[in-house]
Amino acid sequence: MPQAKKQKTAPAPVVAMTSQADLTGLSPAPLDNFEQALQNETKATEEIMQAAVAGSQNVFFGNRLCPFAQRVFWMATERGAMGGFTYAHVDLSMGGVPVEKSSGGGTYKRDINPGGTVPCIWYEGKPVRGSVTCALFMDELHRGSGDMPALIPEDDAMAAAIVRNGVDLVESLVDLLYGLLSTRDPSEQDVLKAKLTEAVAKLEAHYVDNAQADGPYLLGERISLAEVCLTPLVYRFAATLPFYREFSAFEHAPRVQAAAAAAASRPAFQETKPANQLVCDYQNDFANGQRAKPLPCGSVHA
Ligand SMILES: N[C@@H](CCC(=O)N[C@@H](CS)C(=O)NCC(=O)O)C(=O)O
Repeated sequence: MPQAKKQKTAPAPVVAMTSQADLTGLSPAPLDNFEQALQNETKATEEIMQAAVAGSQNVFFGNRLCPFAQRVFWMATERGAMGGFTYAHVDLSMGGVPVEKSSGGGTYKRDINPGGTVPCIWYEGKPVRGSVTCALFMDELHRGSGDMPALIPEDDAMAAAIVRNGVDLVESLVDLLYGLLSTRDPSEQDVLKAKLTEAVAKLEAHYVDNAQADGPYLLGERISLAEVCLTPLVYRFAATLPFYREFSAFEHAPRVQAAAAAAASRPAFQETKPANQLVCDYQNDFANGQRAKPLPCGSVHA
């Protein structure tokens, strides 16, 4: 029996954007600072990578700057699961994680994750890849620990479908958010702003269509995988797009904002988020640095 009680007429909450990094007063620091600030993290050394593959250590390969890695780090923290994992920080500076750049001779892409991306989990000598799969893995591995419900309801097929559709709508934002942040071509920016507005409106409509009076999430008071996927993105891009591209992607999406704000207030989200200055510096690499797209032909820049 579907759990979702439809209350389409419920008023949209007006929420402060407490789910976003606050870049007010910040200006980007030199571009290598964002990784330097993470120097104290345990690195993905050759030794740790070998232990992961051999199955002698369970390892979570992550990076605090990455919204996808935060999904998993956050979920593992909610479940109290990080105690069973070595946290291994993968350096994303200088354009990613090329083989030759990984610590200790470089096996991250070859042996750990051929895609070269974080997050990635190695558990009992086997890999789990992709942030959604990794978050669900942490959820399923330690189901019942912590006060977070199962990320996808197990006893209600319609509620589960609502969550999965929500996740798809969140994932449809990813390329647009990064595309807008990294393009310096004003006409491409305009196109991406229009596409983002449309994609965020579809997500907002999904929240409105399924709105329940008892809470801010897609499933009312029950947080789900949709918010675990959404919130690390809102936390970063709701702050950085106005800062770098004068565009507020979530401005007209009060229900999406409310869901992200509620999720971001959870202690485990707070514990796993990067500091505001790091968000500012890391995203500057996309907006103006090595990860930015080339300046358009004929543009004049100081
Ligand atoms: N679809 C992947 C995306 C992961 C991803 O793109 N991670 C970025 C960091 S935010 C990464 O590792 N990029 C590699 C690089 O910077 O070269 C997932 O959900 O896990």
